[in-house]
Amino acid sequence: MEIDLEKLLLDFMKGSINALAKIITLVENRAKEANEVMKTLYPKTGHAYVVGITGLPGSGKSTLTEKVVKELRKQGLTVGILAIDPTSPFTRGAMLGDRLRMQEVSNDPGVFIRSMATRGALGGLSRATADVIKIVDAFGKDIILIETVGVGQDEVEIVKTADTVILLSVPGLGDEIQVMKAGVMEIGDIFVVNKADREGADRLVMELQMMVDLSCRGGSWRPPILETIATTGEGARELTEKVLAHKGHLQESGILTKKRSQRIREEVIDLIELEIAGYIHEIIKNNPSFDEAIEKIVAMEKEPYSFVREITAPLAAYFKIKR
Ligand SMILES: Nc1nc2c(ncn2[C@@H]2O[C@H](COP(=O)(O)OP(=O)(O)OP(=O)(O)O)[C@@H](O)[C@H]2O)c(=O)[nH]1
Ligand SMILES: [Mg+2]
Repeated sequence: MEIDLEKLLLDFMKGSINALAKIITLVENRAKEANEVMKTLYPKTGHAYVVGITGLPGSGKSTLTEKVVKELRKQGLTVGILAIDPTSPFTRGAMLGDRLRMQEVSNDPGVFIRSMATRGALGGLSRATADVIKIVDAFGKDIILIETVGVGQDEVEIVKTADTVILLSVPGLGDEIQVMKAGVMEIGDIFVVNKADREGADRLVMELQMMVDLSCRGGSWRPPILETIATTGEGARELTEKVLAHKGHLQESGILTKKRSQRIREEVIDLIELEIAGYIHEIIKNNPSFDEAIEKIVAMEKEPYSFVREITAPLAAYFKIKR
């Protein structure tokens, strides 16, 4: 089906949720219009503040997100929620589940909820997420909350790009802190002990406190540790205040500007890689000499390393790269 891109973008600019959802799908699927869409929307980005919330499956991320969103809405801020679902291969299924858990905010026109399935994301999940963040930003949302499970490398990469990272843990799992990979603990700007109605919350807070003390980050922001009960909403206001305090801190210290230029730099490098990767696929597609070479490599008549150097030699020569 032919898409009326001009109309779609116009509807998007007018604030149509339907157009927003359609545009996200286009970009997620790397449709041929994706590049044009991103190009058009880019000048409208840069306003939203991105908050990542991560923790083990079932730690209460969605429940807490909803409560934080309600607090943000009280302050008149509009919100986009991106739930990265690691288990469901069906985005739609994931979306239904998250909508159920976020019922109270899902009918609020100031809140946009979208789930993304991790499996099968074309061009990689972090690429897709970065694009979706930009689209929701261009749509005009003030705060974008990304919910990810803090286990897979992909999820960690995604949450790292957030301006503020909230790390959720829960008492009663034994070695809670150890369960999360060391690399994950280091990226937390705010630590939350959720399910504080359960036994062991205070001890977990103490353990986290010790960990933060030991990690001697040397930065000007000392990660606070908060207790919450997401089901009742207890502690959600304090958490929201801390998020906004961290935002203020990053803005005043100039760190936000630095972080963002670093992120843009990494993204541009990513985009160049993606572009070049695309050319390579074009070049090898339907290329009989390439197929021949593969056959020889399979038959052990040739090794792949010299072949790769050979086939990329014109590129290296063009860019005057010595090797
Ligand atoms: N007792 C108690 N239960 C909670 C609390 N917060 C969340 N829960 C419950 O924990 C379960 C999981 O909550 P979710 O919000 O779906 O957790 P999640 O981290 O989003 O889960 P996934 O997205 O599946 O990784 C639900 O049954 C919640 O009702 C809390 O503070 N105390
Ligand atoms: Mg969830």
